[in-house]
Amino acid sequence: MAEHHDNEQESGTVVQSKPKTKRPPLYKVLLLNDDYTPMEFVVHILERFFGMNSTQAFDIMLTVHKKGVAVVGVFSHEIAETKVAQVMDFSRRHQHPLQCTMEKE
Ligand code: TYC
Repeated sequence: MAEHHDNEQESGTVVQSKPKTKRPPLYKVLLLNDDYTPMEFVVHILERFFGMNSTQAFDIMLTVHKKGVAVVGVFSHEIAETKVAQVMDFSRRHQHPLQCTMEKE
């Protein structure tokens, strides 16, 4: 529950603070382009770990391919970390150099 608090200043003036609601910070998950990972593999990653349909997945894959990087989702810190780990583990197991990172929004 949000609460207001009365704070007395040095001047003696009483001011009321805004209720501080805490929204957790969000993190962008970024997929990076490289010259070696097959396009089909990237599409599969986007379908499997980011719940995209094949059309969305192909569009985002092409954006990364052309622009070098794209945001593939925005999540809480814990979920973003999990997605990055899933993509990195899956790519490494298939011996592709695909890179995935996260950054605070
Ligand atoms: N550039 C890769 C190729 O031509 C395809 C690719 C797309 C790789 C997106 C990584 O995140 C990526 N095979």
